[in-house]
Amino acid sequence: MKIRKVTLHRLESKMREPFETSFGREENKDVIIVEVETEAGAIGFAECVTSTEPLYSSETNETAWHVLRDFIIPMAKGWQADSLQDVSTFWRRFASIRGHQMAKAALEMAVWDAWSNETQQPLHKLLGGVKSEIPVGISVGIQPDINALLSKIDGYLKNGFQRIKVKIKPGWDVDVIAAIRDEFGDIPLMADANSAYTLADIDHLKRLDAYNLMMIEQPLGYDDIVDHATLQDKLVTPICLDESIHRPSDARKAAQLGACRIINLKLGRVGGFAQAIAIHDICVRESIPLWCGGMLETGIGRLHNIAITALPGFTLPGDTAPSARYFDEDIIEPAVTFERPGVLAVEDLCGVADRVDRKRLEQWTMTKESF
Ligand code: OSB
Ligand code: MG
Repeated sequence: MKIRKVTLHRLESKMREPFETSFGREENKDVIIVEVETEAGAIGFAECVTSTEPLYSSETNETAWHVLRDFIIPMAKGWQADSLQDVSTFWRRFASIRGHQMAKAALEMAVWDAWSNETQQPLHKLLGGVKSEIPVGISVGIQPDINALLSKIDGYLKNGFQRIKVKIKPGWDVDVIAAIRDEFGDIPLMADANSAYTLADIDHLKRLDAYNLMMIEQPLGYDDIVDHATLQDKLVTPICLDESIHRPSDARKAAQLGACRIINLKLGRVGGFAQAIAIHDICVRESIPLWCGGMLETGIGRLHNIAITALPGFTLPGDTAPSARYFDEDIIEPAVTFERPGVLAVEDLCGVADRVDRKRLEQWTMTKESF
């Protein structure tokens, strides 16, 4: 397989409701979609999970576009794949670039997707997937008040979601969790702090131990591993790392220090499929359960999240909700929907290109550049 053309599409996809975390609020989806066309005419797509502001990560849509256009895409020129092994080592081509995992992931995943399309082998099988269906949880943003949150959770439980994750921050934490337990009893529940606390909050965070949470996600610094180990030692609740894990060595170090007992894997945050598989293998070896996180993806990113979740180490429900979680109209057609409540099918898709709605892609595109 040889790459003939790479196109960057920047589009706006309307979200049905804003999403609020401890670090900010997302109103609409301003997103870069990478498209790879091969010499044989196969097409690969992937979604870049950067946002407009450097709040979850230091990358933004602008930095990703710049680094893809000026560095990553030029470095991919002349590359060719004769086997899956070549595809799984494609990332090495731009390994000399420090950071910019989300930009790297976007091209890397589009190349896997194109290989799947060109060789007509289902992507999840190429990745090492073994499952035909996956359990699904949901991430619930910070709400104007507790009643609004409880009524959202009630709706999600009725829809069948198998795990509820709520965003917390100082002033919206212990009382919120207590109210949820009061209302819904012992449902599978977890909290995500997006780095809103420090070690000075240990005593406060220990109060969460009373609520039998499945885990608390990323309570401390976004790039920290050491302090999380100190905290994990003092907490009964398992810590799950999200922001801190950018590469396989981060997972190894977190395991070594006991900084977490669970990892949330996001394809973009770790630089794509090959690194995700490497992290998966470390976690299986270290007995660290994995789940696939979300970045409010359109259907393109969503289908890739589902594909990676088919690997055996993903043993917990992920944030891989159906398209309707955020979009009335998705960029893919048909949209991702439950096979049955709380369960998604891992479809035998040979890349996502056949699912992309070309008309919507054109209509929603604000800028586009081909290389
Ligand atoms: O921390 O997991 C997170 C969304 C944007 C940025 C970071 C996070 C999230 C979510 C939502 O929790 C996951 C989703 O529904 O896609
Ligand atoms: Mg998180």
